[in-house]
Amino acid sequence: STLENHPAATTRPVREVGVAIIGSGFAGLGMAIALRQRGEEDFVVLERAQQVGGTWRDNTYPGAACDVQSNLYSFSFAPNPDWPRSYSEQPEIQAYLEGVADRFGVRPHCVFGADVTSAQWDDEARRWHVQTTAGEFRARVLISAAGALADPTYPDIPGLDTFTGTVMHSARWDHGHDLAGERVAVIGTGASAIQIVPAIQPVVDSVAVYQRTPAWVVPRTDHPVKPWMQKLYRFVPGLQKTVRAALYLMREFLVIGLAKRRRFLKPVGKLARAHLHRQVRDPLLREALTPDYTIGCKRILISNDYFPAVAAPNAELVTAGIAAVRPRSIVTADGVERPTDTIVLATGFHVTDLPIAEKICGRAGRSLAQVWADGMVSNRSAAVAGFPNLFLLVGPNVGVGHTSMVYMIESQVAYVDSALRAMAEEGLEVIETTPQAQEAYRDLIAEKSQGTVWLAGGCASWYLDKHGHNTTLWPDFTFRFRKLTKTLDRENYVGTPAGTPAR
Ligand code: N01
Repeated sequence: STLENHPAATTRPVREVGVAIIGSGFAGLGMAIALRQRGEEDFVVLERAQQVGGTWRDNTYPGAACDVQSNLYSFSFAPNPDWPRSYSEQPEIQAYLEGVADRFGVRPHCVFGADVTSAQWDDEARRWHVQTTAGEFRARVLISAAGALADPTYPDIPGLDTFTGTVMHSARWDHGHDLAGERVAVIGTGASAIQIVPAIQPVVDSVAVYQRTPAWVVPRTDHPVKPWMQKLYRFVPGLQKTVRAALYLMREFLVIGLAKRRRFLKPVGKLARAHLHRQVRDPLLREALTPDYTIGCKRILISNDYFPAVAAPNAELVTAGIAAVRPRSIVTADGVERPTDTIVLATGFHVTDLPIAEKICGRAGRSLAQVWADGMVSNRSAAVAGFPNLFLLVGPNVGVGHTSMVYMIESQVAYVDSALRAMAEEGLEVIETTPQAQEAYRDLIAEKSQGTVWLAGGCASWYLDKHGHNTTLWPDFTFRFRKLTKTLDRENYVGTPAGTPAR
């Protein structure tokens, strides 16, 4: 009996499910809720962690907050009158997601600790074999909602592995480690870094910010939401909807309109320059913080406390490239060595080379990563030829820098749900998009991207893949994406009814 109790001796049964969703961030939860709302209960949400929330669960670094107003950065069907600030901080967003998971009954469908190690399409059985660290699943439909900001990138700096102090990535913050009185290095100056630096600068002995590319930063118009306003939102639900619509329209027409017509970006650049001028008195530091590419080429950052923190007496902006890390210091290309106790890697995520793509194998055993070797392609950002019954949420070309990702996610959920309903209505066992539809979508994206600041702004960003193609952003107004993905474009899919032999 001791042998029977040995974990290796117990083979867990394979679980048969209609739909397997990978991930429980905004996308996975949104999909699960849509299924439940039309009475579909035959699904699981495979979550590698022990809690729902995705990137908002993982990014707990000091200062973590959203740079889209909460009235917009939330599900349209679950407004929250209690947001304490106009731009919420990570703990409130995480609490919101946990609340939504409970309220809409998603939690019983979640399998926690289920890290997907491989997902293989079986053409005979017409099922996905999904291997996870919590057992095997056989699913009719696989929906990857693994996200694009899920897997941190660790920079390839010589000697980093020899460092004897503490190293932590912004998305894997070690709260057990106290930075008080330490000499801290922050590598990177993206959205994460500019929130971390002002949060830690007052408590550390010194902070060195290693900047490879300066960021354009504009003022943040954040404020606490007054209790009377929360009350009003609660009793007049239409009011919050109106505020949401106003925020949506403002971001849509101002921001995306600008990115598509570069000449209109000048006033935004002026605003950012004036912000820097006001906050940094030292002309040399100001110069070092001034970007040399068009504003909007990389994500525009919003902050009122980043520049003052970098200009503080215990902070230093390091613009020389990092040459090597030694056991207790960092050496830059100019030969300067800075003693360091902790290195914070605010170096971003695998966005154009999604690790989940290596694990999902379609027809003939080819992985998504292999099919995407020359860049991510899809039909309507959701389906890939050669990958039957697979749908992607937050996959290629759905990213947005100017507005709420939740709007894009809700558009995608509606599209995938429409595909699932079409399968049920027509009695289809398999549905697969065509290579032609994929090519047409790629051309559409290329055409819409032409001349935009992301391609022509003179910067290198994770919006573009290694060939310089935009494979991550939706390059147009988001209401156009919603229109395009309102219902399944059935003509772009080949369906196989149940009971028919394999193609
Ligand atoms: O990551 P990033 P992030 N040596 O990839 C630098 C969302 N988000 O975590 O620009 C030296 O943007 C790199 O330099 P460079 C949001 O969508 C939202 O900050 O490549 N430096 C860059 O400065 C965002 O866009 C919020 O030259 C290296 C930085 O590291 C996305 O997450 C908050 C390096 C990486 O910036 C990712 O943001 C936080 C190296 N080897 C995040 N490698 C809000 O809503 C990389 N860098 C507020």
